[in-house]
Parts: sequence; structure tokens; C-alpha cells
Amino acid sequence: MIRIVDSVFIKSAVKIQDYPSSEFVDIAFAGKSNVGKSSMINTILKRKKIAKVSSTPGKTKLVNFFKITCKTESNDNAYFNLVDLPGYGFAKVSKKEKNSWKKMIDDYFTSRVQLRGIVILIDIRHKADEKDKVMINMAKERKIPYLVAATKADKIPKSKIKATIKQRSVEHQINESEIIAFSSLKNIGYNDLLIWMESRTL
Ligand SMILES: Nc1nc2c(ncn2[C@@H]2O[C@H](COP(=O)(O)OP(=O)(O)O)[C@@H](O)[C@H]2O)c(=O)[nH]1
Ligand SMILES: [Mg+2]
Repeated sequence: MIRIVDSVFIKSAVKIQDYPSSEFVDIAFAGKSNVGKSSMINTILKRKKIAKVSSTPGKTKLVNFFKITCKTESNDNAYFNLVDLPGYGFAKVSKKEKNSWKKMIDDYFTSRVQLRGIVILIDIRHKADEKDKVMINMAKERKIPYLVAATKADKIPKSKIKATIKQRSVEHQINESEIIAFSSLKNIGYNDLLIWMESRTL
């Protein structure tokens, strides 16, 4: 399993030409505003606030790049870029702003040759929603390897997690091996996530 040793913020970008050049691969994270993306990134990086846990969701429409130093089973000094994509689906923004995430993510998908995989976060409690479906279909269409992480798994009874994950996989028409339960609060799914990330960074 991958072990994160260090992380540094590189830069935020809006346009393709602003992306940092890199000889390392990207692992990206996407999800609706408030789904728990910043919390997940902070959990992975073991930092309290490297990715801001926002009180005003939907405000920042930026692609944030972090350079991660890690140890893998085969390499003691490996690197990859963790990319925090703009959150979507926040109600209190203009229509134009509402769809800007789609273009930003599609620009990133189509132009970033370093991209090796994307973690798509959904809330485990909510039945498949339109924006999540759009996001998952974008990854499928662009043939980008994805892992769906169903967040806030601590909010449902432990005994219901397995069946709920199965239900979400059916709703999203994905394989059961492509979805995990996750909680930043209770550390559910942390190992599964890191194992998948290692498989994408090798
Ligand atoms: N119960 C629970 N709450 C969480 C979890 N992850 C995030 N939250 C809460 O959900 C809200 C949004 O979290 P944040 O990480 O900022 O979401 P983001 O908008 O997707 O970056 C905050 O109030 C967090 O404390 C989790 O695993 N369990
Ligand atoms: Mg956030």
C-alpha cells in the first residue's frame, strides 16, 4: 500500500495553460460541493487544513494541484500530483456558474496527459443524482479509470453499508469493484482508497 510522506501545494489553475508542467502522474478528485472532498484530501495527506474544508461551498472554481511524495512497495521515493477539481451542484450560484464546472473538468480530462485516475465522491446517503451521473459518465466516456467513493459512511448504520454500496453501484451502472464506502470521521475505506491510488500511480 502507498504511504504518503509529504505534500506541498503547487498552484491553482482555471485555464489549461495555467496547469503546472509535471513529469509525474495526476490522481484527481471530484464531487459535489459539501460531499466531503476537502476532508478526504486532508485525511489522505494527514493534514488538518491543506485542502480547505469550506464553509461557503461552491465558491472556488479552481483546479488545485498538490505534489505528493510517497513510498510504494517498489519505490521508496515516488511522486504523484493530487488534483482537487472544482466542486459542483451548489444551488446558490448563477446558471452560467453552475455549468462552468463541467467545462473545467472536461478541459482537464481532455488535455492533461498526466491524468491516470479520478476519485469521484458521492454521498452514501443519497440516491444517485443527476450531476453525479454526469460526472461518472464523463469519466466513462473519456476512458479515465475511476473509483467512486461513497462518503460520510459513518452516517448510516454499519450493518447497512454493504447493501447501500451495492444499491448505489446499480443506480450508477458501475461495477461493485469500482465503488467503496468512505468516512473521514471514522476512517472507513482509507486502505481501499490508498490501494486503488497505488494501482493508478505505478
Ligand atoms: N459525518 C461526516 N461528515 C463529514 C465527513 N466528511 C466531511 N464531512 C462534513 O461535511 C461538510 C463538508 O465537508 P468538506 O470536506 O468541506 O466538503 P467539500 O465541499 O466536498 O470539500 C463539513 O461540515 C464536514 O465536516 C465524514 O466522513 N463524515
Ligand atoms: Mg472543498
